Amino acid sequence: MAKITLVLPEGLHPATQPFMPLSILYLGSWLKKKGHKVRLIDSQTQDAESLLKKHVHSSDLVGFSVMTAHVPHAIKLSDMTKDIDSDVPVLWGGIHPSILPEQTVADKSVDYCIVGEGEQAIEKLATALEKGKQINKIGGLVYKKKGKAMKNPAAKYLEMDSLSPPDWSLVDVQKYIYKQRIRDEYRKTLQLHSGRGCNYRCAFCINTIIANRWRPLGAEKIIREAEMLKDRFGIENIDFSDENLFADKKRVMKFSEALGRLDLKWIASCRVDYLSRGYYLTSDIRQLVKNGLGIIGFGMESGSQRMLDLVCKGTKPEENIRAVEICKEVGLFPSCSFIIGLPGETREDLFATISMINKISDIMGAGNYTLSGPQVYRPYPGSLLYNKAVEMGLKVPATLREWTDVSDETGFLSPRQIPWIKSPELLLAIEYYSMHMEIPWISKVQEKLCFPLCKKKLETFPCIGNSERISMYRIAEQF
Ligand code: B12
Ligand code: SF4
Repeated sequence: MAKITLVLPEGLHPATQPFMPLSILYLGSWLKKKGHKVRLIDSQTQDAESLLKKHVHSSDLVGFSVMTAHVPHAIKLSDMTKDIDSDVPVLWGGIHPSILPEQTVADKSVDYCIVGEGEQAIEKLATALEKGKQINKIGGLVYKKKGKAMKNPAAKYLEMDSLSPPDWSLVDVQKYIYKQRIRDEYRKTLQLHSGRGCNYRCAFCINTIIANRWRPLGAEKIIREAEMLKDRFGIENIDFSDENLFADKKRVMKFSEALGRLDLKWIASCRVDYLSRGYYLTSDIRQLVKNGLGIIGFGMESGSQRMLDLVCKGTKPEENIRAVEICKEVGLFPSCSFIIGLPGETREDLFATISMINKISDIMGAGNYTLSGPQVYRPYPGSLLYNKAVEMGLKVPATLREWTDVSDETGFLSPRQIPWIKSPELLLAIEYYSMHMEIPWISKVQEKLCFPLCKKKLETFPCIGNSERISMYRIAEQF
């Protein structure tokens, strides 16, 4: 039995609402079930540095869960671990090391990293280290040998039904429950997964890079978990964080019926073409709304066909609009996300996105939809689009530590560092503004507080007016 400490570092901007640390929770639950002793440290809700200091000596392995936004803090915590006890192995997993495993493991404070799904690999590594066994057969493991990075072939992805449900005793669940507005009521909400991966292959997406195929959890297991969350923690709304929940209509219709019976609301993301091409009929969506679907997320990406083709989305701008019209018809609240600043994006493409947002606002009316983004495209190594970005002159960090130099106020790689972006200030203004629009209390006092702040920070601001539509026009008109 190994003693394993798993840490979620701080992101770039402190979360306004802590999110359930699903990565370390799922890993911890798997390890605990296999008989290991696990401690989770979440920087969103705990003082990670002092807790880590306290527990390094008693850990056989310290693992960090790292998105690119976490890299600066993850390096700080890894250095700290090594300073306290250089014999304690440091392991990185998550999106960033999965994209750049060799570069990550070349760092002095990282001994191992795991590419992709972590459950099987971390368990095998912990056992091998404890028993002094070989590690060269552990699928997805990257390690150092004589100063060189060695990469084992990837392991097979787990089928979801072989995964045990999260062990909620590993976290203080109350800290992660938040109130989500669904129409006129605020409901106690928690995040959960109904599956992993996605079979589409959009050119910017992490699922394409790591070939993360879609794997659903059976309807019965979802229902059982939802019921437990309601009974044990009083949860009234489930925020499904998976990326392709709607892929199998039969499964969705089945579990939603049970959620409806339990009076549970739920939120999930969907491809627009599932609605616009009639995989889900309007009557199906109406039924889902009746059975608790309160908010539907759409990765709309762009209002320009040229850009949708570039990212291999396989959809049309009019399908974005059709999906919103269906939402209007059935009384569903859409949350639409957009990417701007793609390689080769022209002013016309950008304005096509802005006018699409305006159209959505016209259809739904202020307060009946939200926007996620528009966010500026950040190229991740390994994707088709990344290769194009490098051809277009993108310079990316050559070492793990250099990633800490490419963070800015809205994420990593500022639009100012992206060579094809001709008006970085415009894109930053749009991104910065929409980021703050998402925070409910800020949107309430936007005219008093947010707009002057935007003005100070970016020397441009979406002045008067309290709907996104007017404000978007105003930002754009200034350039
Ligand atoms: C839900 C989600 C969020 C949620 C909540 C995240 C959470 N609960 O932790 C919220 C909304 C908060 C969020 C925020 C952001 N997100 Co986000 N998010 C996701 C999403 C859709 C699913 C993540 C998830 O919950 N997965 C389920 C768990 C079980 O899987 P996992 O995290 O991948 O973990 C597994 C493996 O990675 C591995 N693993 C993970 N950690 C570790 C650690 C060790 C030691 C080991 C061995 C293995 C291991 O094993 C795990 C279990 O198999 C992903 C897309 C995706 N496919 O990953 C994007 C994604 C991770 N997000 C992304 C981004 C960019 C962001 C933001 C920066 C967006 C922004 N501009 O604000 C912020 C950053 C937040 C911050 N802290 O700074 C990018 C990350 C790209 C990158 N290079 O880092 C992704 C990949 C989406 C994309 N663009 O393709 N996100
Ligand atoms: S549909 Fe969504 S999750 Fe699937 S590959 Fe495209 S962007 Fe990624």
